[in-house]
Amino acid sequence: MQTCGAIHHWQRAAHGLEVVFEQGVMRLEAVAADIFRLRFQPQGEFAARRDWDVVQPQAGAEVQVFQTDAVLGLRSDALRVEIDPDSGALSFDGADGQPFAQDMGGPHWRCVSINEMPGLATVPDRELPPGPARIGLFLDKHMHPREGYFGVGQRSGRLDRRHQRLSNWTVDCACPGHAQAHDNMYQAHPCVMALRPGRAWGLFLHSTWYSDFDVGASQADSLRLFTLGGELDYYLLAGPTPAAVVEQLTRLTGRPALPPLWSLGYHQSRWSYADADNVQQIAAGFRRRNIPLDVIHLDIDYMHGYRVFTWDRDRFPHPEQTVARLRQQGIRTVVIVDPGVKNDTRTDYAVAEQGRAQGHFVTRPDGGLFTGYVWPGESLFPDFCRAATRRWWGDWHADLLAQGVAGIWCDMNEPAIVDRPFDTPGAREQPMALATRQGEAQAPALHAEVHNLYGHLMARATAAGLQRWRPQRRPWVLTRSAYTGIQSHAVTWMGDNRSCWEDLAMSLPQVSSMGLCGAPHTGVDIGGFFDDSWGELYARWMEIGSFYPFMRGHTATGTRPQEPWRFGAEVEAVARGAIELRYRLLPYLYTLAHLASRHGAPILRPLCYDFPDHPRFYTLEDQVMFGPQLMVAPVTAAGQDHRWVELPAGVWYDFWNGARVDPGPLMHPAPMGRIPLFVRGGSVLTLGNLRQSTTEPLSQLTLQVYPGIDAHWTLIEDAGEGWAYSQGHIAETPLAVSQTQGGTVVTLGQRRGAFQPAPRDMVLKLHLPVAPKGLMCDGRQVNDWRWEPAQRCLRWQWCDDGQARRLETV
Ligand code: MIG
Repeated sequence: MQTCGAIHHWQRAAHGLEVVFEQGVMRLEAVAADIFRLRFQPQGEFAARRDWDVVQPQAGAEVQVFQTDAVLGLRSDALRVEIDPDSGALSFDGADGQPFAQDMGGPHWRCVSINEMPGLATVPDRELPPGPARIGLFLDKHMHPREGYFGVGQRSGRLDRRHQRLSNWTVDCACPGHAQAHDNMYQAHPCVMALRPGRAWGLFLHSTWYSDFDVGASQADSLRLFTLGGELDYYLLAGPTPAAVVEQLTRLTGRPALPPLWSLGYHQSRWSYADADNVQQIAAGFRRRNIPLDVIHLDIDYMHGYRVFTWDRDRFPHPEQTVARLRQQGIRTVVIVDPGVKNDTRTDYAVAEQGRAQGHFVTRPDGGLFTGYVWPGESLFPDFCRAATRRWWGDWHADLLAQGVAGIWCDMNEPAIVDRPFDTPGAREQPMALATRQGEAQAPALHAEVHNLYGHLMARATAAGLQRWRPQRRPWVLTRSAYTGIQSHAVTWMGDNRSCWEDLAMSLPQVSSMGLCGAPHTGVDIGGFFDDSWGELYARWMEIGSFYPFMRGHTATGTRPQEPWRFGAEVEAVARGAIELRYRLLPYLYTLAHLASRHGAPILRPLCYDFPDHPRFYTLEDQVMFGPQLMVAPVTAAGQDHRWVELPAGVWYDFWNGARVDPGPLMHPAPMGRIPLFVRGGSVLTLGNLRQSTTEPLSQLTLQVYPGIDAHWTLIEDAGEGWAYSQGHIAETPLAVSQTQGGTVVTLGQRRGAFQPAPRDMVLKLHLPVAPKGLMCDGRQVNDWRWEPAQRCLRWQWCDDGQARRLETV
């Protein structure tokens, strides 16, 4: 192991310092007052910025350099770092002077071999390419005994990552199902959030190479960062709250794109709906049974021999008509696109021909075209590291858009490739060789460096294509593989889970962790992908599915159908109820999507996000928050009609009957169809009328007020599609609730912004322990309110004119 030794000399650099050690150079830069970047390179030759860098250029912050006998350091308004001159070890602290993210020594490095990296076990070349790929950098940060470690992306394990070694390397991990023992999966997110009472901080390891985090697994008090590539490069996020960490991470890597409203509705999928008639039957099934639906997904069999950007004309003779007919029923169509392009020489398959002629496909280290087997048979793979190739790929979506397709589902983009046709026994994974050259001729990169970006850049190319070819609408792209920053381009799902209770339970820490990594729009296949689902499992999965930011039912080929009516009338009623609840919650969910797009705020999140000062909640992963107002505690095991729930100190209400619920642990009823759902006191929950599709108007808005703690909320609305919202065509309605001696006061502020919602009825439901004597609106007595004892609420209805109002109970 080599170390940097002591400081030789240092100098000021833009927004920071450049420190020359006996061996190696360190750069410390305040990219913002609350985000410092550290780079260390043993030879002092730092890698140049690439156009696929997920970090947005930052302005840089004012900093002061300080030096004492003992330390050299850098200070901004929010963050301070000290460098130990003898070892290069850093220690950070905030305004409170409490150190965090302390190095246990300086950066160290050595030549590494591939066998040391568990996440690269499936890579066939057992040698790393020569050069920086073989230089592994290590850094140990002290793990505070009371700290929890969260995030690190899409994993099958526990919410708190302590005691794990976690590799960051994208693979198709279909096993089948997602056992907890799995390490890396389809996505790579080398970012971690640490949390202890009073301080959350984050770290984004800015490396697309293979990297891993050893979170106290080999040494109990050390968070060991490791990366290939010859350079250590990370961003330290100062927090101090979990919300601040996610805000800082998404300020760097991009905010979550605001999705079109329709995409927050229910999606139905399966591998595959056989043909146009079958798709129509599914749509009719939903409509006939009054089960809301916004989107149907077409899996790989819609294509002609799995050739991307084609249709099988026997199954779908008139795609435009099929899509248009669905659209008339308020249902959009999403189609799958894989990266593998059939290496078709016999027919005139333009995608392959053009791609070959224009040099868009990945080549082998020896110069020939790289081929591997996927659904279309022998296939070629676009090199998404090249700007021209991304554009070319994006442009191929133009016909699909012209046919009316609403969104694109990118699959198999880890990339997943095998060494022989799918129907031949004994197939083995055949990833691209690590020494494969990708990227622009003038700035090539090794596959070892950009492997983790393959799916990410495919999704980015797709979203950019949708934006170019349909500029008035928001692109909607779903991707399986991704790297940190994907939230600006695409929604993700967690891949091929299994119909079993374990995978249902796992979805909570999984989706929660994604939110902490800055990618809030995600969900898992409801009902489970592999194997046959069954009524009880499906019903329970649907119940929690209403709270996945991306809500889709999907299942594998050959499994029992998983539409809501496939398990009998009782389960159908539960599934309908769950989807209906989702649709009623849309005004709230859409506001959460806006907040995510502004600050990165996760939608579904672990309790530690909203209650960071209670270590008790760091490991509680079977209850989650859905935005700041709702807590949901799903049933994830067989035969339950009650479950333990733990409510943090404060005021809580049972969503279903409006009753106050005491904080602390409690055994709570959880009968089928009534997922334990709690509203935080001080909430104004906004519910819409029941709709079968988001294409139906929002004709009624219910404000459910839960007093107890004074609170503010702003309902955010816009056209639900397009970009006018970014030019001020938005409606923001401030809502506040407070307690006075006379009673509860609800204030509906003046609507702000140029978007004018269509006229609608407003319903006020004010949850109170007992009936008030009366209701005043803007100082005048209101007479037409009702007391609903079963709901413990006052109910009053009027028509929304966008005016400010002050309501008082007396
Ligand atoms: O080799 O397109 O994760 O959702 O249904 C399987 C078929 C390829 C994997 C995806 C899954 C999809 C399936 N795909």
